[in-house]
Amino acid sequence: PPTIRREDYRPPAFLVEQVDLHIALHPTATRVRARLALRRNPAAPATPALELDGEALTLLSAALDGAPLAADRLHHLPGGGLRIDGMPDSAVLETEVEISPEANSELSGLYLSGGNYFTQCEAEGFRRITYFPDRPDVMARYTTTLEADRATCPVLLSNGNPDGAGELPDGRHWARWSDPHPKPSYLFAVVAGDLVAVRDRFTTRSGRAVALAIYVRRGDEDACGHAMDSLKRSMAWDEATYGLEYDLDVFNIAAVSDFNMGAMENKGLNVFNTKYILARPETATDADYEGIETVVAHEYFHNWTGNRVTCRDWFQLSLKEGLTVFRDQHFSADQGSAAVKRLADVRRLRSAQFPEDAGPMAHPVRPDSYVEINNFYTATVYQKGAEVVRMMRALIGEANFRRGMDLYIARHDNQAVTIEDFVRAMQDASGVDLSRFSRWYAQAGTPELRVWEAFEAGRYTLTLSQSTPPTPGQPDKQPVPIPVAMGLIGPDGAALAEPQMLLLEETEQTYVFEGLPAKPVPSLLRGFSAPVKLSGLTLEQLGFLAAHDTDAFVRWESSQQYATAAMLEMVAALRSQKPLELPEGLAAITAALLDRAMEDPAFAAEALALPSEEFIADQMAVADPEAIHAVRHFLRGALGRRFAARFAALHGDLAESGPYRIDGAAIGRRALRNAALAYLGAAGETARAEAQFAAATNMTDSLAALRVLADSDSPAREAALAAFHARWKDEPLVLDKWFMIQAMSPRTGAAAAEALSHHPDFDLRNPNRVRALVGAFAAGNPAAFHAASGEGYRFLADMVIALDAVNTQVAARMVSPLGPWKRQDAARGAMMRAALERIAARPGLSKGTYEKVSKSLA
Ligand code: B3K
Ligand code: ZN
Repeated sequence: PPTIRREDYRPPAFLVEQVDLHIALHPTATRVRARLALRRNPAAPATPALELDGEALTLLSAALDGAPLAADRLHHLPGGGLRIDGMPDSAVLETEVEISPEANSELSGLYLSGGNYFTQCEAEGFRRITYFPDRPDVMARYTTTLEADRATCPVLLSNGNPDGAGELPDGRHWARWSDPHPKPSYLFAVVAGDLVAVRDRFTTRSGRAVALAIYVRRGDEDACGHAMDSLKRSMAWDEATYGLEYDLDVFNIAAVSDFNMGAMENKGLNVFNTKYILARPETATDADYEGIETVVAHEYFHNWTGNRVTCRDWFQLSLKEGLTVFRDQHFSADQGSAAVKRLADVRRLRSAQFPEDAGPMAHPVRPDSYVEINNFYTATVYQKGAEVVRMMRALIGEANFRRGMDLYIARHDNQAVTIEDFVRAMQDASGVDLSRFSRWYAQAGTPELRVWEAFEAGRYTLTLSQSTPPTPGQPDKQPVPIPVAMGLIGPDGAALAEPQMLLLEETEQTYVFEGLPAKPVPSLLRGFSAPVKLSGLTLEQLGFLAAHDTDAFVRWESSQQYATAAMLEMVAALRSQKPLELPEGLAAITAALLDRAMEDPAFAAEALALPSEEFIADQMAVADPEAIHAVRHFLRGALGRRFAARFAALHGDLAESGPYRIDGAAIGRRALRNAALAYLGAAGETARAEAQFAAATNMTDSLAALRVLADSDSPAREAALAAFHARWKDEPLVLDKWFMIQAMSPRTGAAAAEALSHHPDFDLRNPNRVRALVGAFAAGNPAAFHAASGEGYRFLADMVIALDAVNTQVAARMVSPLGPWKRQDAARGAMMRAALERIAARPGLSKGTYEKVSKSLA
């Protein structure tokens, strides 16, 4: 399959001014009539031919300016597209195609889910609906007329504002939608079927009344409150923070249980995975509630960062995704504890993006090439992209950043632009030269930051150096500007200097602080001011910072780094057959955390969690999954036993009375209480978990207890899993949790995971179910996935092969855990390669899966 390169970008030969669609819905034979008003693009070299993308379409008719196109002017292209020769400078093209939503298991284009119609067009799904120049720099105005059977499809939705509806013969009806804002084809959407609406209203600050609706399946109406509330808060936040108002009369959301990702920001008609809409206390965890708030906000914020100002080409994906993740993180931080939200974001960045940046798929935030664009909706484009925007704000200051956003939108409204355009707006608004900063977009790999210090006669010298390891295609790296938010702390814990922002621009720089009464401990990267790996502090300094820093992030980070160092030492000890012991330094840090736990329960819960097995593996030249698992398991048990009385007290004291609430304080208390429960479980005390499981009235507590039981060898394990299944077998989102708990339990070996894939409730066609079993097992159960027998690898390869025939996007995503085979020992590495090679050898493999597999093998 061909590689697409950023440097090969050419403007489109033809622009589309107006699109009028007529879609007659039918499960196996939907008819799509498209009328495109085309105009030659003055900015492109003149070509006589018009090329249109198309995929899985059956062409029924084509006419240009009212006359049927002769066969010698109309050519079918190899990938499924069309070429029309002898094009005038402007013309109206009318086509009619037939498509089968029922046959669409790819979930890209128009498909059926539970008898209802949904679309997903980003990145390249619109070409599966009609022939079109399916690229984001072709922005057009759309009207969409939908026609369907009234009894089975009472609801007919598309983008924009409603623009008429009526009856048709034979029990059919129609509805027209018209979207006044020009948009790229990837934002097109249709939803139709037997859905019910939960309605609300929002009035923008300039007085526009917006009708809000969330469409769900009958019976789910009571589970939309949190999503609706999150939507209204997002709308108000974007007005208050960026002066950005909503721009249509309606804002519709539709929820679907078969969806390739979290949600989609289609103009005026967001389509959501049910996972990010539906929540009741009995069925959704606190993490689910937080996920809903974040994703609803994210998709809403895209209305300006993505939709009104969109991407010129898919290499610019982070222009909308990095910026919009930055905005949703900022929003969520404003809703509760900003410090705790930051820890969660950093944890996620480090568990998903750092490994990606160190593996075979490493790519810059703005990639230079791809085979399948869907493989580039990555943690690098999203999460690292957000970090880059965050650093830019730190460099130019908040006020300038806001001015830069205003300028960016004023300059580029209704345009398809590049990351350079965004950086230029920030530079012009702030007067700060950001040319070097742009390297963050161009270079892959996580920079490593090292610290050296010297102290003499009141003079403290801090030297920082940076280097970025080589990544595929980028052997040599240049230094990047790294903002280092810092402070100096005296031996008594008091600040010795004003907090400040150092900017490390060169490979190495030295900073001098004069007149200090004593040697300070440096508190560096406060708030995680840059996405880098920091090293060079001693264990003693880390312990000190964990106890004394005023910055919550550095306190958390220092305890994590301390635990990491301790765990790495223990892994080494275990490998040389030494007995394991609880490191007293770590016990002391834990004791101090427990002393202060009630001051900020949410923070304490985050800080009490040991670094993940994946994170520890990432710190080793050659990972040892068994040893890492054994060490972490030992440590959790040892800490649980050492502090059993305190964990038991916390668990008792934090018991909830009164109604379930989902504010930050209540979530924090449940998190700490369940962290205590987990430590008790690790110490072999499962009676509390059994009692909690039996009595729980909310899913957070129920699932936390089930997890403890599932990870234990308690006789109650099987009964609890069976009871959970029996109770929730008709709630797909809860059943996903049942699969996930087992997939991630160290007690589930590869054979048990494989057996779960034969469970009648497992469904290869449902992406949520696949992620809950296959994704969770491969990415979240390293000891079982990396079993020395190779069964884990074989299971994943079998699943990828089976999935590739059903849904290539989901299949390609599942390849990732097989990528870092170079980080495993020779025997495991060879088995991982063999699994990749077996996938690669499959005839007819999709280009997306092929790209992941071949890059992993390289
Ligand atoms: N923009 C979509 C992601 C589309 C993924 C296509 N494979 C959701 C989001 O980032 O908001
Ligand atoms: Zn997004």
